Amino acid sequence: MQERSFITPLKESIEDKKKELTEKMEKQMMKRLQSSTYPMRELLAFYRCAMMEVETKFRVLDEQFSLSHDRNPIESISSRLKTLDHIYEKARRKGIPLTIECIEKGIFDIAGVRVVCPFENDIYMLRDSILSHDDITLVEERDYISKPKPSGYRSLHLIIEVPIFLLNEKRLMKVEVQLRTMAMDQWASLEHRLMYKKDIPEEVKNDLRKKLLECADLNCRLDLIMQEIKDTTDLYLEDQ
Ligand code: 0O2
Repeated sequence: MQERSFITPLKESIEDKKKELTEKMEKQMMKRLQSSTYPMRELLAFYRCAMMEVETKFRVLDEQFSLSHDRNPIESISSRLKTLDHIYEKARRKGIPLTIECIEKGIFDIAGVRVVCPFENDIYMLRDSILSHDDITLVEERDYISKPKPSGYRSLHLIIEVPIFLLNEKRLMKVEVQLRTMAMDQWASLEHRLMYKKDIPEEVKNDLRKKLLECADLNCRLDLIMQEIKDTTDLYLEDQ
């Protein structure tokens, strides 16, 4: 009994020291990465180029489809580059060492392109089309439309590898593509806003979470019915 009360505080102080040392080392590595900013800035510039390539591919598909089908399968396209703080935070969360090589190998969503479509079928048509490009490799696919997240979140996520052509080299970069309908997009923006508000009391948040789940179900039905209306209208248009 006496021994336990003596050892426990000792163990705790060793654990505390270990934590303190790890945090100190991480801070030093972050400082080193930030002070030698050129490699990191260069990497971010490569991701920016990759995002441009992917955005252009989707814009070309939209343009061509609108010519042949007289409507646009893309409502909007937006891109975002993860901030350095978010990159470091994710690396720490996933236990990825804070080096350029490990960050590039371990974090797939530094560059993100979001494509918003009017109808659910547009999402899968665009997915098939972009994956048929011979310079694109699919690294990972997460279909949160057929299998929504417990929060109610729905979107199709693709991690693709795209080449960028630099002065003297070709580099393969990973880009996360999120494809969603307008209803899914509105839901995700609202949920993101509410869930990141720190000053909302927990019981209010729980109530909002329930309401968001209801909205996610309604959206799912809305997307289905809108698709049905469009498909039936198309049948009649084809007959004319
Ligand atoms: P931001 O601001 O968009 O960058 P992983 O560690 O890779 O296994 P991760 O990164 O969470 O897990 O991958 P996942 O689940 O495919 O989600 C990646 C992105 O999808 C998130 O990026 C969000 O943009 C979006 N997302 C996923 N789940 C939800 C959700 O429940 N609600 C909302 N609103 N968006 C979601 P970031 O990095 O979180 O944010």
